[in-house]
Amino acid sequence: MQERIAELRAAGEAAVAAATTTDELEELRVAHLGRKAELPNLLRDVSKLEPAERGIVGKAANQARQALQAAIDARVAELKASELDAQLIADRVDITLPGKAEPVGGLHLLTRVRRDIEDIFLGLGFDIVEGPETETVHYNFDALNHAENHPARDRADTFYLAPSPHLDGDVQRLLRTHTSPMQVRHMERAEPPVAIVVPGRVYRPDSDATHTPQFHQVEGLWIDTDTTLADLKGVLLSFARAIFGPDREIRLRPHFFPFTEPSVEIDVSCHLCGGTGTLKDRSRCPLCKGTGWIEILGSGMVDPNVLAAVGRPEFDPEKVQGFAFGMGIERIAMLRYGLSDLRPLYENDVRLLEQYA
Ligand code: 2U9
Repeated sequence: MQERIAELRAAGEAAVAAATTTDELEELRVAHLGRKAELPNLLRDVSKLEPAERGIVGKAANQARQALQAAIDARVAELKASELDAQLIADRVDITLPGKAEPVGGLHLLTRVRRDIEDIFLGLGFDIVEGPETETVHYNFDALNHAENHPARDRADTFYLAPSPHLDGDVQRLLRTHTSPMQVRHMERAEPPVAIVVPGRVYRPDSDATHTPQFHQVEGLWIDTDTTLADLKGVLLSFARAIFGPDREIRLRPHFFPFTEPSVEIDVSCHLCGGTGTLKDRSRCPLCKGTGWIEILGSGMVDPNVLAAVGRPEFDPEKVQGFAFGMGIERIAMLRYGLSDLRPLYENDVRLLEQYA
């Protein structure tokens, strides 16, 4: 009898050691310790044995049962831990992966065009700087070589602000009419060479299909000892091709701006008709109105008076020179997306934005 008990115990322990899952162990528990199993039945029948044997056999069978139960419990605990580890590894989520959700919303057309313009000039080596939207007459006009009687200074052409004694006494402030003041502020603190673009909101009391009282500009300034009109042309040709297509050409037309001399307006060859002025069906190109050219921005060599007004030897117009340019972001967006009216850009109708997503 004792031999059989030892056999059952050994077989049970071997099976438990070989088990690889908790389900398997449960089956083993039923098979070796369950109601129909041999060992518990042996224990039940101990009373039928000779009194002399009862104690010995009972003790051995009980020990075998307890040992087997303990072996199962230990193995279950062991397997549960490794099964949990395996489950955790299988369920692992890489939280650095992008979400699966459809993107919601998008960037406004003007934001997209501004960022595209910024990226192009960053690629050409320019830095981006931004400045205040309220300015003084000094930075907005005087330092930029605007004559005392320049029409932009008129009360009807600029939003002047009520003087604020808390801010700066009786200094006349205004909503900047261009981002140019920031180029002056930058030259007051930087060392040449300077190559910057200045994006931002500007304000002029105009209102029609192609003008809103608030609009956006990007202006640029490159000052060094030897920057010439040829650099101006190369930079702006690269810009025109990057924003309107690699086949574009540009042309320079003489113009006048207070802060540049000589000044030029830059036209780009029309991207709708390829510069021919005529569409495939021989009709007149509606974008360039049959001329083959579209005006995109103004520019010129920075007037020596503007450099002198900075008042620093580092920007002495005898030592440094360079070019500046300015463009309206709305105008670039209208040309690029074929818009005939820019006011919808400010009406927040998502249908307009979704059209160009
Ligand atoms: C400094 C020196 C020179 C900036 C310039 C233009 C020409 C220009 C217009 C384009 C359309 C304004 O938005 S718009 O109406 N701008 O034509 N802007 S040169 O010249 C500067 C600026 C700062 C110190």
